[in-house]
Amino acid sequence: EYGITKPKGSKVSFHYNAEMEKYHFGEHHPMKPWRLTLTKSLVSAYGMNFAMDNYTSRAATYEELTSFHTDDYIDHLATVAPQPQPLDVENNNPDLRFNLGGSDCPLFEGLYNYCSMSAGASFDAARKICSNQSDIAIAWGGGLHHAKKAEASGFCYINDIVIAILQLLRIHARVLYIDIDVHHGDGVEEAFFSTDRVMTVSFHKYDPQYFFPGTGALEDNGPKSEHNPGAHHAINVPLNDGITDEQYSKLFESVISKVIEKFRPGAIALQCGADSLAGDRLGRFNLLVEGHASCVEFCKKLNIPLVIFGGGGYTPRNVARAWAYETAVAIGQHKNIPTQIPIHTVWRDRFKNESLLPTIHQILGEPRQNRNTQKRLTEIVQHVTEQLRFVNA
Ligand code: TV1
Ligand code: CA
Ligand code: ZN
Repeated sequence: EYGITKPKGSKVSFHYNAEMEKYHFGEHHPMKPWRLTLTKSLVSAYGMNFAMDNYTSRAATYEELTSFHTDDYIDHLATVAPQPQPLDVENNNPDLRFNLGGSDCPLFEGLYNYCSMSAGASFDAARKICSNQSDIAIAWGGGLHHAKKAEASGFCYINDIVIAILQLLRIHARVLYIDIDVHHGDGVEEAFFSTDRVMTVSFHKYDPQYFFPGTGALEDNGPKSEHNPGAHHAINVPLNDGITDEQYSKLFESVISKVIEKFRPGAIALQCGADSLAGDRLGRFNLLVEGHASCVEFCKKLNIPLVIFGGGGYTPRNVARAWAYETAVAIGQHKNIPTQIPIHTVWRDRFKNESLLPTIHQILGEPRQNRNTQKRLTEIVQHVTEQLRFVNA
C-alpha cells in the first residue's frame, strides 16, 4: 500500500540436523540416514542455502512426541536397548508389544535420539508455517508415515507427520496431506480417520499380498459410519509397477486440483518419499527426478502454505538428486541451477569412479515394464471425483 511489496517468491525454511546421519539401522537395512548428508551436501554445493532460512533442528520434546503417541509407547522407546531385555510377567519380550526389534524396525544405538530429531525438524517446520514466517518449510529428515499411535511399523518409529499436522491444525481449519512415497501412507491416514479437518491422499504401489503395507485400495475412503465426520476424507490412488512421469504427473494434477477445489485446505503437508523414483532398491515405479518434482512444483503453484517432508528412498544418490532438485523448486531456482553436480560435494569424494559428469537428473537403475493402463487411471480419477461429492468444506 505504501509502495512496500512482499518480496517476490516464497519464503522458504530448511530444517536439518547433521546428527541424524550418525545413526545406523544395521548393515543390510535399506534405510540409510546418510542419504540426508548427501542431500544436504548437494543443496549447499549448489548454494541454495543463500535463498532459504536455515535452521539446525532440535530433538522433539516428550510433550511434542506424546501429542500423538501414547505415553506408554514413548516411555518404552526412551529406554529400549539393542541388547536382549528381561522378559515381562507373561514371559514376553516387551519390545514385541510395540513391534520393536524385528528386521524392519530394529533397535539400534541412539534410536530415541534419532526419532526425536526427525520429529523435531518436522515440528519446527510446521511451527514456521503457523507463525507465517515461512511459505514453504522443508524437513527432509521427516516423512515417517507408517508409525502408529503405540506401534512402530515399516522403518518408522515416530510419526513426525502427524505431529506436524496437529500443529498446523492449531491455526488452519483444514489441512491436506499428500503422500507420493511408493508405499501407502497408512499411519497418517489412520491417525485422521475420524476428522473432516484433515484429508489424506496417498499415491502408492498397491498389491495387498506382496507389497507393504497392503492397505490403500481405491475404495478405502475412511470408515463409512453415519457418525464419522472423517468418512470420505481418505483418498487412495493404488498403482501398478512402472508408472511413468507423464502418467503420474497428469494423475497427480487432476486428483489434487479436484481435492483443492472441494476441500479448500489452509495448509498442505507433502510427503516426498523418493522410493517412487525409478531404480529404487524397494520401489517399483519409473519416475524420474522431473516427474517426482512436478508434484512439488504443482503444490508450490497453489500458493498455499506448504510443509515438505522426506520419507522413503533407498538408492541414496537418487534420493539426494530428487530432494536437492525439489529444494531448488521450492526456492524457484530449478530452471537456473547447472545440471552437472558440483565438484565440492561428499558425492564426488565418495563416488569417484562414477560416470565422469554426473547430473542432477540422471537416475541409477533400469526402468520397469509399465503395468498401468490408461483405462485404469481414468477409473481412478472417476472414483475420486465421486468421493469428493460427499465432501463439503
Ligand atoms: C533389514 C535388512 C531389513 C534388509 C527390510 C523391504 C530389511 C526390507 C531388509 C524390507 C528389505 C519392507 C515388509 C514383511 C512386513 C515386512 C520410510 C510381513 C529388501 C517410509 C517400509 C517397508 C517402507 C517395509 C517405509 C517392508 C517407507 N520392504 N531388506 N522391508 N512383513 N516390510 O514387507 O514407506 O518408505 O527389503
Ligand atoms: Ca504414498
Ligand atoms: Zn516408502
